Amino acid sequence: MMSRLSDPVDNYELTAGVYSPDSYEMNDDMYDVKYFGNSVYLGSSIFGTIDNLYDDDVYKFNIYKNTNLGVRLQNIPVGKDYNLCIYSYDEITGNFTLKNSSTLTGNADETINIQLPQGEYYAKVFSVSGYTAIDSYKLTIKDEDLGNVSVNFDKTIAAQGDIITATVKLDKINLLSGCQLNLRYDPSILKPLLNDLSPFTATTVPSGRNIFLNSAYSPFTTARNNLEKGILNFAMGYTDIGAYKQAGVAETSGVVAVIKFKVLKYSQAYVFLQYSQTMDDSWNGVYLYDWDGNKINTGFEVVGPATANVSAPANIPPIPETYGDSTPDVKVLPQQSTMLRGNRLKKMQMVL
Ligand SMILES: [Ca+2]
Ligand SMILES: [Ca+2]
Repeated sequence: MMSRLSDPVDNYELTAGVYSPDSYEMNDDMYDVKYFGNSVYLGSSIFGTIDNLYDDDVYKFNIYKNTNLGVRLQNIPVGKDYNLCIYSYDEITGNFTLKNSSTLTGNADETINIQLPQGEYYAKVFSVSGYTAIDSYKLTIKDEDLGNVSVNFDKTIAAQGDIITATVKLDKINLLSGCQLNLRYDPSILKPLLNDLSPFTATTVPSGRNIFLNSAYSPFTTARNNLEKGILNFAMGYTDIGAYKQAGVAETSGVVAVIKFKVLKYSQAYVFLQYSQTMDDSWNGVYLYDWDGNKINTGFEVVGPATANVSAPANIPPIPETYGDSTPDVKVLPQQSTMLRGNRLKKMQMVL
């Protein structure tokens, strides 16, 4: 029997406009976060709020080798002044040690770049002036030297009927020859459109790429979308990887898709790369291939989600729980490395 308080629909109606604390709370105390908190991942973008005078937000993260770490605090609300610190923990003394801080005045972005050895670290966001439970800050923690696959929007606020443009980029991927990406969105909130504003079909390949265009190596594109579920799954790259490799100049960075999304209703809006069952050994729904046709399993991270209208009511769920949860030590299934050599559409049949 359902109690009065456990009706999820009622609770959602009730809280949607009330702006409760961010989903990472309670995270005020560094020792609590150390012993009881979840870790965030390198490559994560975190959207949190400083929602009261005493709110500190502490995030624990691990780095596994000597890393050129970049931590950025952006979207600090107008009229507020938030700062950023990085700490390590000393097992011998039992104390946290300040490694670096960024303390610009006002709502200027705070940035920390620091070379750090393997270990467990803590990023702390706190306010020196003002707070708001309505407007979120964005905290990004990443390895500056790592290649990445990212999706970003051209704006952070969009009304119903507006167009938000999402750009999907590959950056610093060694010996790249192709990719397959599984892009997710909520189809009740966003609708993908081509440049001429015509709708996507199940086989529409996003336009706008500026790599994999050299006709000497027989570029291919293919897509298998599920518009009812909010999935754009597409692949592109070179078919003649032998000639591409022989020429000896790999493309390593570039835009692979520019997608216009019509905002169907004013709500939190996300577009992100995510695991799919047909890409079950992928790193967050990303396959990258090198010029030998082998899957690239290390040396890159998946950055996202692209986010707009963070102050608007959330649809349920705002971000799937699995985002960023997969393991980077993925297993290579031999049959999938043949994707670039032919029969691609069969490999891309999605199990939904
Ligand atoms: Ca908070
Ligand atoms: Ca907090």
